[in-house]
Amino acid sequence: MTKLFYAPGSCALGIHVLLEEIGAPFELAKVNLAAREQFLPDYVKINPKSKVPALMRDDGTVLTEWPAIAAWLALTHPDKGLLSLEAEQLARTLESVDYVCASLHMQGFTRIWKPEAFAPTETDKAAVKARGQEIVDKGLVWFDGELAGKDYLGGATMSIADAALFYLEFWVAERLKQPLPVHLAAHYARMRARPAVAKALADEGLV
Ligand SMILES: N[C@@H](CCC(=O)N[C@@H](CS)C(=O)NCC(=O)O)C(=O)O
Repeated sequence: MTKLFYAPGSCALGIHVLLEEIGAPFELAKVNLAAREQFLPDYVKINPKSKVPALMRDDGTVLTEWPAIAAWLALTHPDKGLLSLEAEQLARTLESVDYVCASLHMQGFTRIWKPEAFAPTETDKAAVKARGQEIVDKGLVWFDGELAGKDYLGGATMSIADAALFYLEFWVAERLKQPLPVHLAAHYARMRARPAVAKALADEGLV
């Protein structure tokens, strides 16, 4: 059976949401990042990158990297409409996924949560964190504009881009305890109201 290696409230939450939306059977395997389980030999055998999410498929092969896992899930369940292959829609979806995963997560949140990874000395940490917050804030403004007048990033229906944006909104609202701009706040509430999202949050112990 498909198995998602995740840590509660991590970026893997977005993949968990997609699995719930798809509704096919899957198992959850928790990786305790605080206890550094991602570096234990048993997990390194599964994902040598020592990161979550990792998705073990039915044939035992493992897929890593949020955009790749999300695309594979969507494309193997085309009836769920989570990834349109129409050129403009596909390009816009990937534009949002990449901005969340590569820029706001990797460049923004990593600076906020792990400033030591970017700061040569202790005294640089505050400036690194501030730069991370700037990157996140700029992204939130962009996504807020994208969502004006729309329920989801692609329009009327949810795509993998909304699942990516959701984990980011979760971090801003629940981890940083910062207010979301108006359209993002509405999108976050709309996502949380989806049964699949509510189940993923509950199963990760986040409600
Ligand atoms: N590029 C990876 C990033 C995954 C990632 O950074 N995951 C974090 C959790 S949100 C993680 O596993 N951190 C553990 C660590 O860095 O030691 C992806 O897109 O899946």
